[in-house]
Amino acid sequence: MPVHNADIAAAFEEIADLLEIQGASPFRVRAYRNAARTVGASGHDIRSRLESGEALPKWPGIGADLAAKIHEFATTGKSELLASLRAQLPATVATLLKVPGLGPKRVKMLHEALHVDTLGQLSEAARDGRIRRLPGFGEKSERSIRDAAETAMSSTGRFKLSLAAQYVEALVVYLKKIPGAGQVVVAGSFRRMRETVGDLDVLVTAQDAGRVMAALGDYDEVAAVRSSGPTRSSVVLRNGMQIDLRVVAQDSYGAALHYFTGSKAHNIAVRRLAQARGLKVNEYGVFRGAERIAGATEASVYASVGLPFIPPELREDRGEIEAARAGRLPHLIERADLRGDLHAHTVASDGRNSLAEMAQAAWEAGLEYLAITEHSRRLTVAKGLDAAALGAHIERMDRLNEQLDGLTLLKGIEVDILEDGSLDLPDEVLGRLDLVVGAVHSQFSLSPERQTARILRAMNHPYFSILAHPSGRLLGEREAYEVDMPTIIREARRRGCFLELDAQPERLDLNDVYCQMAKAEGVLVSINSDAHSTLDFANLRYGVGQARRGWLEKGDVLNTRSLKALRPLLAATLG
Ligand code: DGT
Ligand code: CA
Ligand code: CA
Repeated sequence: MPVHNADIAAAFEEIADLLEIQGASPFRVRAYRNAARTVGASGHDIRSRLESGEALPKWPGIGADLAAKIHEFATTGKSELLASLRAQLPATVATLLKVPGLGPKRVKMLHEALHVDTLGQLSEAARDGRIRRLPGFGEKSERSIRDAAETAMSSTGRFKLSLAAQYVEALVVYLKKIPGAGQVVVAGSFRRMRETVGDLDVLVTAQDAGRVMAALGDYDEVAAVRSSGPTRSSVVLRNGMQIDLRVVAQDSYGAALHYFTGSKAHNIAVRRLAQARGLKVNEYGVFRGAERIAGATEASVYASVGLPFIPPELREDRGEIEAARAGRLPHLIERADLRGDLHAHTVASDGRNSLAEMAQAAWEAGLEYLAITEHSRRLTVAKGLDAAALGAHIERMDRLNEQLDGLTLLKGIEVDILEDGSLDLPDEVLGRLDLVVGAVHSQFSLSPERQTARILRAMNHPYFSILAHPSGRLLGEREAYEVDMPTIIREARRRGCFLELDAQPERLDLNDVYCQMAKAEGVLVSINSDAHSTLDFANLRYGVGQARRGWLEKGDVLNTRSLKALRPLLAATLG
């Protein structure tokens, strides 16, 4: 049974989780997590590579033992280690680790003392007051565990866009090979680049719909067929993701693509325009009475209601129809507009690659400058730098810059914003940097007033340049901290600093709404990879997707500037 990179990554994540619950060495756990990330982010399809007789790529941190396990899983779809770990613990136990506040030790205790193996059992145990009686837990932690368990339960069922993308790639390749299949495109929220997707809406053009649907049923990832009609079917993949397939004739392609791209609210708004012109729009075309007047392309659908083409990322009925009518649609930013990246880590803190490797990878990603922003001392889990270590790092970067051609390293820091809003490193060393990126990494549960005051105080610091991942959320794991974002955006403008849109697929904050707000206030947004390895520059495309959903144009984004134009902008905040 063919195996995709995402399957290997998921298996290795599970191994790491189960090892962690069993109390295995942190090094061993980390090795499996790193392998999962590396495989998941790899551009090469490992199975087909091995099948064609090539060796695995040489990845940092993956030794012979891990490589053998990757090989085993890629070629057999199984892992002996995973099977034996699974036999020792219920599979759902691993999901408890995703609950904030629950580490492996606590999960083990909940499992053994209270027989809690699922999120549902966890929230029940908390509601019954059974958790507070365990050693090391109290009433307060019981309440926050209950909240977290319930948040986690309500967010399951949606998949991160980046995870969906891994499955989409393989599926599209498969469907395109079906004889008679023409266009194959994934519509729905996936095409609109929403940060999470509920299911995948796949559109295929073909004369023979039955053949396409039968082929989907035969796809090796499919676990079950939920429903099946003459031109549509619904299947569930082994990972739980649902695929809705529609097969349409070529001359309905544009109408179907428009319909299934949505959003529903956007479709309704377009249909209303059509009605006003005496037209009817559905997934087969645009009709005046019985006559079809448009529908082969999406552009023809829009033209029939007097609109220009509207990019999918804007189709949320949040003003795009009015803007299109007035000829004022934004010219959305594209990945190629990014000239630099202002947030990245190396092995000096918690990254996985050296300065030189990160510089090379950034250059290969088409960038002209890269800011290295390690963590600061407070964040000990991420090996944060103190003033002396940062000083040494600055010198290393100066030396490397002398040798680099085509890429400039900017010297920065991702400095912790402490609870009182002061910065975690002294001014002397901050003053030697090209930019200061500040972030909240602790005390997420301050009241909104105190959290906002804390951030505003940090932004007041004369060296402060960019507020990193301004909401602190981790999709499916941690809610945003409560903060008055409109005020922060307004004050950023006044203080001459910038807000980050963090392109990591589980962050992607600023979200689309706050991007629009930043744009309206005239605050430039920095789309940063927050890379912790050379592979992470690939995530920039998700940051750009979110920015497009937030209506951002090239001019609204800080790191579309040339280095020459950027320097005075950074200097202004330092002034
Ligand atoms: P998701 O899957 O929850 O992330 O979000 P979508 O937007 O992909 O929603 P989904 O999969 O339920 O439906 C795909 C598209 O099909 C949706 O964006 C618009 C269209 N659609 C679905 N149901 C309706 C409907 O009742 N009316 C109209 N006008 N369009 C619909
Ligand atoms: Ca969908
Ligand atoms: Ca759907």
